[in-house]
Amino acid sequence: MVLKLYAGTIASGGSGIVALVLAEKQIPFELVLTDLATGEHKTPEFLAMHPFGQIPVIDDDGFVLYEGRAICRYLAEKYSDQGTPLYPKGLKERALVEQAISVESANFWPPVIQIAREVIGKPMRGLDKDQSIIDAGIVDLTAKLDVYEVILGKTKYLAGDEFTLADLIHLMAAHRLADGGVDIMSTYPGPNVHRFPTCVSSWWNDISTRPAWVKLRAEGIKGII
Ligand SMILES: N[C@@H](CCC(=O)N[C@@H](CS)C(=O)NCC(=O)O)C(=O)O
Repeated sequence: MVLKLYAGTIASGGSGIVALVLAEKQIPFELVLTDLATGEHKTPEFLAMHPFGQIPVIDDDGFVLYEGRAICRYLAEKYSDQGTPLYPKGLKERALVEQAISVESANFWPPVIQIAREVIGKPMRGLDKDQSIIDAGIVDLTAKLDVYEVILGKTKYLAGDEFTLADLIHLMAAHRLADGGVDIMSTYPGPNVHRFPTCVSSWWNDISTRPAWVKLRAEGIKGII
């Protein structure tokens, strides 16, 4: 049975990065759009798959898994021998990927989602943005990028010199900030995070222009990217 990806019609959650892992790994899948506006994600059937009633969820031939980062790890590991290598096999190399994924989750994601909720989520629901929340998020994210700048001064990617799942996961929502008028990811002046203004060979430019990602965004899977 083809793998099913449950994603939302009005919000992405981690569905975009799951779709990207599926693309990088050349895994066929069926997209099942879940209508968050009508509460389809809170029905008993959906809650049986995901007790918090959120997207994304996958159903891999009866094996149900939720939480975007966990799904990405599972797919990268299960399909380690096909498509783009994303998750190294060596213990130490893998530990470095896990370190960078934890850093993303604890340091990068909170300000990104704080800003995204204001500039994308609220307008989508017809609510007014709170500029003070946006400004605080930008200050926080900039401070985190200052540390990324140090990390990326030593290695080309976050977990070494190869692109891994740790880099890919950073595409979750951060690319939407510019859509909401907060262009911080592409204007941050550090030469490693972003070689402004030439934008050549920077980490952010590198990961956000991966062909599989550009294609997914261009195809504009509704609600996902
Ligand atoms: N930590 C979860 C977060 C999932 C999440 O927050 N999904 C949102 C979509 S942006 C959702 O389903 N929201 C509906 C709700 O929480 O009721 C993950 O990474 O998968």
